[in-house]
Amino acid sequence: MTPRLFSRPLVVVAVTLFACTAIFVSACSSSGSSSSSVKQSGVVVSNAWTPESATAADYGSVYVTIENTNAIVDKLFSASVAQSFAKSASIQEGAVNAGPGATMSMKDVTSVTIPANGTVTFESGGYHVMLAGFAAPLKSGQKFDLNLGFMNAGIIKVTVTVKAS
Ligand SMILES: [Cu+2]
Repeated sequence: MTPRLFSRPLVVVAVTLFACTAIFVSACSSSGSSSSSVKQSGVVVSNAWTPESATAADYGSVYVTIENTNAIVDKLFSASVAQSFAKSASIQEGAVNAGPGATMSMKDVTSVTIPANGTVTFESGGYHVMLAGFAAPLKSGQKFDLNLGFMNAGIIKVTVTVKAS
């Protein structure tokens, strides 16, 4: 499977790259205390959180831990939030580019494989759910619903907590 690198216009990708670099930096200092978890069809989603928005930020990354307790592989292939909350949600993967400066980039991915009896942790610089077009800046302590669509486990609704960065 070959992820499509640029499924959106280049100008949008460029803005996303810039915004996410800033978000990665701010997210690094946050501690990841655990919160509620949801288990459905053997898949456990826990510790869903996102950093508080900088004042004019229009993009944000959601991090989450996904555990597959089943003996067969599962795949996360979709993410969505209420349209009244943010205009779009997509699954992306970040990477540190080699060379001087250690810049970061990211790309949309079509799915994330959750291994049988395995865990995948979305974290700063790696997999994340990219939200764009917030109706209002995110404030620490705020919560919102995120729907994650899995090949086998179906759609799992989790509560995301906004944390101070
Ligand atoms: Cu991103």
